[in-house]
This record gives sequence, C-alpha cells and structure tokens, in this order.
Amino acid sequence: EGEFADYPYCNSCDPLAATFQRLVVNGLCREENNPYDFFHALALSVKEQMMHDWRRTRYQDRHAERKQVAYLSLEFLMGRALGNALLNLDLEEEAKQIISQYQVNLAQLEALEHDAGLGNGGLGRLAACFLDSCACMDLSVTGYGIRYEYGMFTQKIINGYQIEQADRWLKGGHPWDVIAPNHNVLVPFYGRTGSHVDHDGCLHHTWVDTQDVIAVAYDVPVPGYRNHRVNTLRLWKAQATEGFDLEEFNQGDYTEAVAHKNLAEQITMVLYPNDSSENGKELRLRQQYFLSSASLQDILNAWVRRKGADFSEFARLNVMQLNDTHPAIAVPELMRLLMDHYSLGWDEAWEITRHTMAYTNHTLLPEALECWPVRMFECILPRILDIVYEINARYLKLVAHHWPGETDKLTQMSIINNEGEPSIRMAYLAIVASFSVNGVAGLHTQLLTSGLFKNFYDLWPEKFNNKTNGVTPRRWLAYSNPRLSALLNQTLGGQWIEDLNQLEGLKAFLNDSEFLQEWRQIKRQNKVDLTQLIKKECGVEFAPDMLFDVQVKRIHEYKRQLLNILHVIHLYQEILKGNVDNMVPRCVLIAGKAAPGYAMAKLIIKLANNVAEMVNSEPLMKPYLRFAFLPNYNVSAMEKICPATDLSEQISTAGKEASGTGNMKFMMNGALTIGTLDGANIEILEAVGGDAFFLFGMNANEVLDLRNHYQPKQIIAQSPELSDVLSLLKSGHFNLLEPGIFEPIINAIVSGNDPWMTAADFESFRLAQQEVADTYLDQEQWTQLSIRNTASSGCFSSDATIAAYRDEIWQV
Ligand code: 26R
Repeated sequence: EGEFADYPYCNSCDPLAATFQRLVVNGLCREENNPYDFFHALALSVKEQMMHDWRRTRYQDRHAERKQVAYLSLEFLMGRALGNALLNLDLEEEAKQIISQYQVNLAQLEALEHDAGLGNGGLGRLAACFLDSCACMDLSVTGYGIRYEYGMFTQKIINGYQIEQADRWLKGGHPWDVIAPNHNVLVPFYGRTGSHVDHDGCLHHTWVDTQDVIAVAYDVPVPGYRNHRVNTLRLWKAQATEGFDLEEFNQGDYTEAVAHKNLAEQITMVLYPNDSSENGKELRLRQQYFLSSASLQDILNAWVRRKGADFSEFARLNVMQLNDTHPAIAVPELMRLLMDHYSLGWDEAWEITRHTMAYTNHTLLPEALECWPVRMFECILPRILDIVYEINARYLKLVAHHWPGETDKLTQMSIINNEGEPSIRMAYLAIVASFSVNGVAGLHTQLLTSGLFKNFYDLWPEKFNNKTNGVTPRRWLAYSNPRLSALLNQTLGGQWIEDLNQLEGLKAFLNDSEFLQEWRQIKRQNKVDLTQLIKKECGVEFAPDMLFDVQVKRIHEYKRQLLNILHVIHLYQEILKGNVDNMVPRCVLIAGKAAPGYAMAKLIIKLANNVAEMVNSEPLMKPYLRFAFLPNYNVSAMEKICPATDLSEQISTAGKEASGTGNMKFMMNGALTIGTLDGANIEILEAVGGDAFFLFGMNANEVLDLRNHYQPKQIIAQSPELSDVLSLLKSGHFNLLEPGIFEPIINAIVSGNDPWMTAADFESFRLAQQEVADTYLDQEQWTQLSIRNTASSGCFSSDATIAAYRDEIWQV
C-alpha cells in the first residue's frame, strides 16, 4: 500500500468473473458455446485484471529516478500468454471456476491460443525468458520489437519434406495488445543528405526528401510473478503516412500511390526465418532500422517530456541492450537523433552513446555475422552511412595509436570491410560503441575473446564479460510441468519458483524410495501425455515405459541431427541382426524447422522422416525402437515435450553452439543429458556432476586441431558400425522410391572438409548411448540422476542471468 501511495488513480477493477460474464453476455461469444470466443473473453478479462498494475508500473517507473533498461530485439518468441498470465497473477483456480459452467475446460481454451512466434529459436526465446525474469525481479525493463504480421512459418511435412506455410497468428484477433497511438513516431528512409549553416554560424547536417513510415506502438503486458509489476513489450507496426505519395495521388495515379503504401507497410509484414546465414536483403535492413529508430525516438521522447532537452543525465538513467547485432544500427541512429534532432555536438553525443549501449553476441558462426553492403546504406540510410564513416574514422585513430605502425590492424579492425564489395561489419560497430560486450556461456565468451574479437579484447579488455543464459522456471517448470511442480511445492514449499536454487533441497530425498517412486510416476504420466500428442501428430505409437530420447531445436548441420539419425540407423541394424540382449527400448523424437533456403537442413528432415518410416513399419522394431519427427516445433510443443523427456540430446560440434537453452529446460524437468563439451553443456556438466551427464566427443580444441588433417574415410574404415550405417544409407534402403536423394548427405559425412565432423564423433557417441542404456536399466539409479538434474538446475534460471545483467552491466 505505502509503496504505491503516490499513485493518483484508483484501484478498482471488477473481479475476473464479472468481466468475463459481461464479455460473454455482451455478445463476444456470438455463437452458442464457441470455444474460441470463450478463450478470447477469458484473455480479455485477464488483461483487464492487469490494467491497473500496468498503468501504475508505468507511472512509477516514469517518476522514479531509476535507470530504464531497453531490451532491443528483432525477435521475441513469446509463445502463448494465457497460461503464463494466469500462473503469474495467481488466477488459475478462479479461471477454472468461471469456465466450469460451460462445456469446456481451461486446458482446452489455452490450447486455442495461437503461439506468438515472433522469433526463430534460441535468441528470440531468450528475449522472452528475460522479459519474464525482469518483471519478476521488479526491474524496469521495456522490450522493444516488431509486430510481424506473420511470425515464424508453420511447418508441414508432406512426403517427408518440409513445406512452409504463412503463420497467420493474428487471424483470430490478438486479445493481449493495446495500441498506444500517442506514441507513434516517424522513421525516415531513402532521400539524401545535406547541410546548412544556421544564424549562429553552426553547421547542421540534414537528411531530406525522405520517405517516412509511421511506427505504431502495440503494447503487450508482461506480468511479474505475483508482485504487481506489469512491464511492457512494445512492438512496432509499420503504417504508411497519409501524405506518403500525395503528389502521385493528386496526379491521378491512384494505383501507384496505393502500391507505395504497401511498400511502407511491407516492413513489418514477416519475420525472416533464417537463423544462421545472412543474405543481405534490403527489407531486412529496413526492419532493423525501423525497430532501432522507432525505439530510440520513443526513449528520447519520454526523456524530453520529463527532463527537456538536457541530456547530461541521460546515460546515467538509460541503457540499451542489443540482442545480437540485429539492432546494432541503433548506434549511429542514437548519434543522429542526438545531433540532428537535439543539436548536440559529436563528442557529447558520442559520450552518451558509448555509455548507454551494451551488446550481446549469440553466435560464432562466421556466416551468421552481419555485414551490410555500403551501397545499400547509401541508398536507404544515407545520413546513417555518414555517421558510421565518422565513427570509424575516429575509432581507427585510436587503433593506430594503440598499435603504431601496424597497418594490418587497421584493415582487420575497420568497421568498413573493403575487401570485395565494401560492407559494414555490424559486430565491430556494436563493440566500438558499447561499454559492455557479452557472450552467452563461459566457453562462448572465451572463444570470442581469444578468437573472433581478440583484437578488440586486447584493446578494451574491460568491455568483455560473460553472462551464461538461463530460462524462466515459471513457464518451463511451474507452468509446463504441473505434476512435478505440485510435488516440488509439497516437498519444498512454493519458494523455488522465485528462488530456483532451493531445488537443491531435493537432494535430501535421493534415498527416499517413496519419493523416487513418485518422481518416476510423474515422469511416466508426462510421457503418457506426450505419447498421445505423437500419436495424433505423427501417427507413431510411443510407449511410456521406453526411454524417451529427444532432440528438438532448429535444424542445422552444426547441431548434428545427422549424428542422431545415424545412431538410429545403427540401432535399426542391431535389431535386424538380432543383437537385442540388454537393449533398452527407445523412442527417439526429433523436431525442428529448417530455414527455407537451407537445402541441407531440409534434406536432413527428409532423411529423418524416411528413416522413421522404415523403423516404424518394421514389426521387429516395435519392442525396441520407434522414431518420430514431430512437425511444427514451437514454444507450445516444447511445453509438452520437456516434461516427458528422459534423455536430452545436446550434440553440437564443440565450439559451435554459443550456449543452448533447450538443454536447460530439459535439465530442469529431470532429463539427463547426452552432450558434447559445448556452450552451456559445460556448465550443466559442472553443476550436476560427471556421473549424471553422458559426455562424448571432441572438445573445441580437438575440433580445431583435427580441422587441418581430417580424414573421415579412415575413421569410417575403423568403425564397423559406422561403415554399416553408411553402407545401408548408400544402398538406397531408406529412399527406394527416390534414388540418390541422400547423396549430398553421404558426401558431406565422407568429405574431408565436413566442418561439423560428424564421422569423427560417431564412435564416441555410440558408446555414450550404450552407457545411457545401461544406466536406464537401473531405474532407481536413473531416477536419482534425474532428481539430481532438477536439483542442480537452479543456476540456469534466467533470474540468475538477469541478476548478473542487472548488477554487472545495467547497474540498476
Ligand atoms: C543474421 C541472421 C540471419 C541471423 C543470424 C542468427 C538471425 C538469427 C540468428 C540466431 C542466432 C544468433 C541464435 O539464435 N543464436 C542462439 O542464441 C541462443 C541464445 O543466446 C543460444 O542459446 C544458442 O546457442 C544460439 O545458437
């Protein structure tokens, strides 16, 4: 009460039930008992419950002299919101009560909500987990993103092939967002630069004849866990300005004018579904600038409303976290706004910029590092290009000073890459302008500072830091695993939800056979649930007493779904040969989307489906092996999958996976991991102990060493098992109707320049899988290891990650 005393508005809100009844009676549910209408009414009612706290949060954050954090990201992979909101607001029981009088239950209504799939994978989901943690930890953090009309595509599997369909996630209406029309801003594109001297003799740079696009703010509430904070995710939608083509319009060229309107509104039409290779599309650059400019203008407007055009305190009270380089164009944009809109000088603007920007890197893959052609900037963002040149010129002086005479360094470290077509290295731009640069797991940060960004580390060691990723225990344990959650509450009390380290307390029950029994039962029931989903979506019968061996993530060669499939083929051959003594019955599940232009990833999906077809149609397999590829993997699918998983596959080539976060969700839910020394696997292994983690394969150094003299043919010759697998694959056994289609896969494995070195780790993987099976045979031991995984997962709560961002980067 006292805390909110100065908030001037009243705190009255109808109870959930009253709002719901009003909406239902007032005709929101037009048809008799249409379940989607009930979902919509319930969601609107829940939003209503948040409005007061939401408004108050904004009011107080504005009035407090606390630092404001802006999390800038092209992706927020939020998934569904209803269940999460009910949990965080403690309205679950009430909601169940309210709808109990109709012919639907809460789970059915929740299932009708369309996922907000505004992201590709790890990076976008991390942003979503961070927003939850920030709200839960009472931090004033605003997410800024794009309201894509179409999110991540829907994946269909037809004849084993991935087919992409547009994700019309808004088609049933979106109950959660609130338009904030008074926060519209104009984002300029194209035009040309100029300058003029004002009456005081000062030189001013201008950007004229621009084609402006309106950014409209759509606010999504982000409720904390039972703490009355509701933060904001502000998503921008592009809208054509009315006067956009007034001239054309007046000349009677109606069609041209309307077409141009589309050009503006294209900007926020669709999420780019690439998660690794950058292909320099103009529309993508426009998205990046649109987000960066709109968000910064919004932040500056809020500042000026309160403080006027005095920016002396701005850097002390604002920080921008850049989620990878995708919004790195915010660097020159902040310079532009401060100089061209608010008349600050270069030095003053630069001091502010370099004290407010912080950059997180999420990948080491060279093909995923963004470089934009200079000529594209010249045309679309001419004023921004001038500023980038100036930043580079001043910074290169510093480089020259630090390494006198070493002109190599200048070429190596320049923001402008002049080899071939001149381009802008966005990561360098971000590093130069940021006070903090972080990687997302220990190994990843170490590889950044010793490899990719070594020069920058030598120049500015103090900028670099590690922030190991985390995932929110609200969604990924409390919400998605209600059975386990109930057991945890009963055993430890409910505090673990906000302080995940309390799960350590489970270790006291490792020898309590009744507890072990309950633990095992819960996992089994979760497996029964998943079995139903797999049956429905794939037509494959999983059986809950078999080992559930799961790999779900984007399909990419470095993640090595191929290694997993080769192992399935190996098991298939063993069963055919009758080598089934002591074999542990397994259900293998793979799911994930391939970037639409990534041919090899799509072929891997086809292979998985074809192998699954052979495995599942062979009666000999049934007692020992089943294999399914689940279509359209997304956040909601993971909510069903991770509580039911026994074995989590984290098998990337060491040094390639920056962190991984699926690995953490599985661990939290009591899965054991089979994995390489890569990304956060290393920290998982440290936390849970080597005896509870199935480690295999080369480490990152060994991968580097082998690179130069990799000879997979020798390796294959030395492994009868791998030879057999490859022979069967080559024989066309899995593609009788489509001969030759898997040649590219076979060639990749056999080729001396396979960067992912699948063959090199096969034997070690196979042996580790045997160890998995041996361990699973002893159910009591397996259960203890499962409990230890959950018990040790506390440090992978995104609350811990955000606490480190707060203390070490944001300093709020
Ligand atoms: C440039 C563009 C094509 C693009 C490149 C890469 C778009 C999106 C990406 C996605 C990358 C950066 C990503 O998702 N990285 C993942 O980030 C997770 C969160 O930090 C990590 O856990 C995961 O290891 C990493 O692959």
